[in-house]
Amino acid sequence: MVEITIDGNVYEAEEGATILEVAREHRVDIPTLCYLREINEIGACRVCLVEVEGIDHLVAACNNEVTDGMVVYTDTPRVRRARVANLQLILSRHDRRCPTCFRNGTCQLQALTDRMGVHEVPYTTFFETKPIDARFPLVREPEKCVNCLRCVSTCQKVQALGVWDLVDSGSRAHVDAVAPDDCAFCGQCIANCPTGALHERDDTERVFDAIFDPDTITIAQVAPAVRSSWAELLDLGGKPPTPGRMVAAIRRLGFDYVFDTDFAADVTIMEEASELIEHLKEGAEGPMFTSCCPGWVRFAKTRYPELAKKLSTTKSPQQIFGALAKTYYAEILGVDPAKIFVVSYMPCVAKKMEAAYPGMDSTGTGPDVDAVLSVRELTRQLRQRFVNVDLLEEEDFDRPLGVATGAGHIFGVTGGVMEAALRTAYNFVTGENPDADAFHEIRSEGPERGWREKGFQLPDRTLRIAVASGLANADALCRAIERGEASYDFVEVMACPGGCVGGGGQPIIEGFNLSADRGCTLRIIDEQSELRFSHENPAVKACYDDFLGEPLSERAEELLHSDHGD
Ligand code: HC1
Ligand code: SF4
Repeated sequence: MVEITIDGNVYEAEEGATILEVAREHRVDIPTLCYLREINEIGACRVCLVEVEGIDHLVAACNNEVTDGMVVYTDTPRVRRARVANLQLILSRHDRRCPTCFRNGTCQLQALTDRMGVHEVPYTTFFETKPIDARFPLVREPEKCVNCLRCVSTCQKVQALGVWDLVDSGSRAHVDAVAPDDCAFCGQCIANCPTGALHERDDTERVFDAIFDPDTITIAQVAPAVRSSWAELLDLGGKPPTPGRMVAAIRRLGFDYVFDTDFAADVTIMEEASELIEHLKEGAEGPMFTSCCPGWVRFAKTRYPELAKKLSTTKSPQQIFGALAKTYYAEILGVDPAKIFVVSYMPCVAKKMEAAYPGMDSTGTGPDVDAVLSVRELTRQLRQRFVNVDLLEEEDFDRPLGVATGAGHIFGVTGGVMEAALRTAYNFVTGENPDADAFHEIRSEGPERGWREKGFQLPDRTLRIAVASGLANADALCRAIERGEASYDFVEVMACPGGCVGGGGQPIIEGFNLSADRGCTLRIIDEQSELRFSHENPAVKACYDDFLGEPLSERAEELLHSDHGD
């Protein structure tokens, strides 16, 4: 331990801690912009400058460690002048059209400018405006970039990708995509961008057009993780942000039907558990990998093409929902599928790419999923339509595609797909249900290798499973499998840290990582669910009885399986 004095107060601190960490621990606020704990501690923006006795120049608090006897001042006229000047320099190269920016209200640069009382920029303002290229799910507006390198570090360290880097030098230095083909579209760079320089393609208007078209039947599906985060940036006036209020809110947008992706997650489990049992029976070499995360699927295909051959062929719940909405449900309604417009609300950016995969058109009338909106886009839609969310009472999903089990709900949290699949696989093998929490050990941390691994006893064998989230962890896991250092029967990978609850399309609240809290919400919803096994979902059973036949039937293969975009 060392002793440090900050603004006249003496604190004990761990050796190796930074000035910023110690200050924040004791509620001494030091502003930051480029700082991302343990990911980007590079002192690039210079707004966290502090004065240290005995050192002539000001030092960045984020990447300077405390030493014994250090005396720090965080709020002197010199510190304030320097911070303001540095912020003004950043603003001079920034497109400051805040009112029309996607991050208006959640931008860290905007908040900091306000907080630091900066109302003018005395330097010559210079930025180049480029037209927005909206062909891709991920959009970059370079004139909003502040060269903080948070996207660069996140992409490299958390996702092991390296799509972004700093190019050119001196005053021309700027962030650019140096390996765009490697992009998994996970959106983690967006989630960690402090400004509007990175955002998802906005598809809200296209959805409103469909909603207001009297000849179009609009169907919303809502992903598991959305119910854990949908109201984070909304004021519900103290009411709990329950799934029921979420349904009511989405219904107010004007959809004809509000259904649940979790119904389709239960269908995914019927297929994937059956596939796993086949895989084990055949004694196939290597594990079967889950395939519901398009970020992971793209990563596997580009980085580990041999392992990608072992991806489950079961489509993701989003795509299964789309396929069933335009076939099974169109049949129930007795309408032409071309009249149906399916909108997904997802915590994800990569899902926009997945919906556009070739082959995701079960009826020949257009994509099974017509538009995919992030939780941020949902928030914007509710605001744009002036929905008074504080007045909403709870409402139920429509039926039958709104009936889901706890197993479907936990898809959104790391380990959830695995747990849901094992609950049903156990039943398919033994004819009996296990305790719904029999596989809870998947939730606990495993060996310090970046992924969790466990063995579960089935009647005739031990099933070796592994679970990873975050692509750097997935990368380590894949390398270990390829080198023969690890061996499993079934592996779940989600591209985003913590699973979809930490998805790149979730609300951005600077300084908070809410994925653990959101994960707990989904676990609680599962525990409180009447039904916790996908194979007991009455709506799923009816869908098989009336339409699909058995899992892996010819019709199921045709509608519910795919090579994921090849
Ligand atoms: Fe996900 Fe999935 S859990 S991939 O994270 O399998 O997006 O929430 O919808 O499709 O169900 C995302 C979440 C989501 C699919 C399901
Ligand atoms: Fe999308 Fe979920 Fe995969 Fe993240 S983990 S890329 S949110 S599907």
